[in-house]
Amino acid sequence: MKLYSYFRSSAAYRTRIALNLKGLAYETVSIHLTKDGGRQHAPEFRAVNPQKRVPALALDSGEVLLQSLAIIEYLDEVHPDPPLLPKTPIERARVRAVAQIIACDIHPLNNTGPLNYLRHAIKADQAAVQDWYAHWIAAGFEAIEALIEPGPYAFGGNVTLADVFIVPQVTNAHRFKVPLDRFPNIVAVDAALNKLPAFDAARPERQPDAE
Ligand SMILES: N[C@@H](CCC(=O)N[C@@H](CS)C(=O)NCC(=O)O)C(=O)O
Repeated sequence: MKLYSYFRSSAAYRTRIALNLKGLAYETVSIHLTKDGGRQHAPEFRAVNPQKRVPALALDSGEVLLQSLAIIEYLDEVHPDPPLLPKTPIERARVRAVAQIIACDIHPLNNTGPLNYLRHAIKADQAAVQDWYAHWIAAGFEAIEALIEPGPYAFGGNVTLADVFIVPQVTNAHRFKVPLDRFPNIVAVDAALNKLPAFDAARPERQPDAE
């Protein structure tokens, strides 16, 4: 399999964690998101992913999968061991809710596109962009802090989809120096997960394209 990735992309980071948890080997194809105006816009990559974003996962069959949540759920269905979703429908809905707070409510507002729009179209200065970034992380993390039940991972002793999404989002928060003192559960879960080899190997600084 080939993972179209960028070391700093948190959506690619989620996918790397899931591939590692499943013990699946893959080749990294780095798509630099800022060089040359963003190499995701090159026609060769647009042919892979018409949305021009990472991650994209090219399967051995030649099929290309897009969107981290869809890719990770596909991997979980095809390689069910270890499972990333719990057994009961209620537990599964709780786990998916946390993953979706990150994937659907925090990350899209803090992604490169909206931040560049704030900077260039709305002429927001760096302080305003930073406030925006921290605001949406805090809003989502407030909910997640109340929803998770560390033990030591977000929902007990088994790693779930929620954990796969939490760690990259915490990394983004650190990168933008967003204070996390109000979120001790999230900080504890992140620390426990980063001790696992699958999470450690997926860190941005461990990637072949890290700068
Ligand atoms: N919802 C998508 C988000 C993918 C995404 O926006 N990736 C970012 C990097 S984290 C990207 O490729 N941005 C390039 C751009 O916006 O031009 C997912 O979960 O896969």
